[in-house]
Amino acid sequence: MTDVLITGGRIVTAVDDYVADILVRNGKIETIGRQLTAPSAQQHDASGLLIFPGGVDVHTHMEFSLGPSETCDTYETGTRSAAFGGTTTIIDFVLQRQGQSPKQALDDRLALAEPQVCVDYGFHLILTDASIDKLKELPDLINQDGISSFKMFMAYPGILMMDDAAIFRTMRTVGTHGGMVNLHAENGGVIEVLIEEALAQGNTSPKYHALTRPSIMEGEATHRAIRLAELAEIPVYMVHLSAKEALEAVVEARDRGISAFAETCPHYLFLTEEEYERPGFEAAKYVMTPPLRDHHCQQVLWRGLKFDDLQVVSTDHCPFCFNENPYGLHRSKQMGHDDFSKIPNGAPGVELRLPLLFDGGVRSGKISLNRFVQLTSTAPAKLFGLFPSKGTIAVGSDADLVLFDPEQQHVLSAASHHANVDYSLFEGRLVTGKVQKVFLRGNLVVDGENWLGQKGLGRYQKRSASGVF
Ligand code: DUC
Ligand code: ZN
Ligand code: ZN
Repeated sequence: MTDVLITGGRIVTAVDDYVADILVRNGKIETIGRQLTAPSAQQHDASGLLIFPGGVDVHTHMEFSLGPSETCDTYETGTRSAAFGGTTTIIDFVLQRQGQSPKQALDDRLALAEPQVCVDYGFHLILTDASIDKLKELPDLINQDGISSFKMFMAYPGILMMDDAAIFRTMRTVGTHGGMVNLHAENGGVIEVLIEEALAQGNTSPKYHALTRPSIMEGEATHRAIRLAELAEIPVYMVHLSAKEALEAVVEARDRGISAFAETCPHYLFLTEEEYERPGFEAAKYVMTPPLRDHHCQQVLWRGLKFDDLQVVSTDHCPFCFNENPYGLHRSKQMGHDDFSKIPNGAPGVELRLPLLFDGGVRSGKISLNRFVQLTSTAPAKLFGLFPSKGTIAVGSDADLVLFDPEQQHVLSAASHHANVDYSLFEGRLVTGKVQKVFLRGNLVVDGENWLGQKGLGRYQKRSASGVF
């Protein structure tokens, strides 16, 4: 493998900020220093550019079935899109169906993903069946297969939802073996009643998705999830946190010294419930779960990011097309044209996390540049057992590097993104700061608009303990 020498860039990690050269050998960072020379190496001048550790997005759904619907990015298209956005590692999901062996579910997903992935990857395992024989498999999954985080749903009764007893039983098992649990926290039973009521009154349009998933029911479930984890003595990670009531529950627990962690997503930071007032069926593009919240929640989330009440920004990339063609009704928002409860829940964004957060977070003065790296790379790598191979720029780490132009402006659009989806939540938004080059373990995979990577280049990451931070 060719050596790589990157000269004169401004290296930014979660704690450092300095100008230096980076020599990469065998896919790892060999030397960081001044005026390095390596005549036989591939040379890259990074003067005027920022160099970040490759982004780590711990919440994506490629080729994911959610009830009758399926996301429209394959592992190939979704991870290529991730790379163009400066993300070099994703943690995607394996779904264990009722009655299915978790290990079998993992093996099936690995077989599907491995030939396709363009960036490094790991999996969280979604459990829907916590019967004793299934839970017996978890220690080996944690210790041998590198699956150290398990997601459970407190919503979607009859499809994904686990009751408190099943959640608690799973927590007990995972906790004794160095794992963490990730919770989708919404009170699924109550939400079902609200949906029934709305439909009975003839309220079928997309905005009722938001009106039937109130933020206090996210707060209630978040509080319950943390209390269960506290009793089970296991670290807990709240996925896609959107509501101030949910953040209050996390803060209250963290203040008491409980290992409670949480992520939020760019759509909650940059969009509000006003999107649901769009005419016709347009609002369906913004049907994700939890739904977009109000301006006050948004301010509270930004404050949480700044003061470490929230530790991670992930995308929850869960793309469904707006139109039925060309990928079919089951991959399209049109499934719920006449009934909001049938609109597939999810939105795209794996490519936009770094540009959005840099522009709207760093440039606007809401978070520092170091904090930006912490939120998008270092903290997720540490929390999910990928550090120090991933998440930093240091001698011995994987040479996953993003060369970023902090001054280049570009307009976000479905016409220019690389995901397999026909709309963007941020269509027409002008942002400053653009990914220029991306290296995955020393391989130049993105060079401007050119894709130089290849499917199958991504490597499965067996992760060490999660929730140790
Ligand atoms: N939760 C997720 O994490 N992703 C998609 C839909 C959902 O409800
Ligand atoms: Zn969820
Ligand atoms: Zn998700």
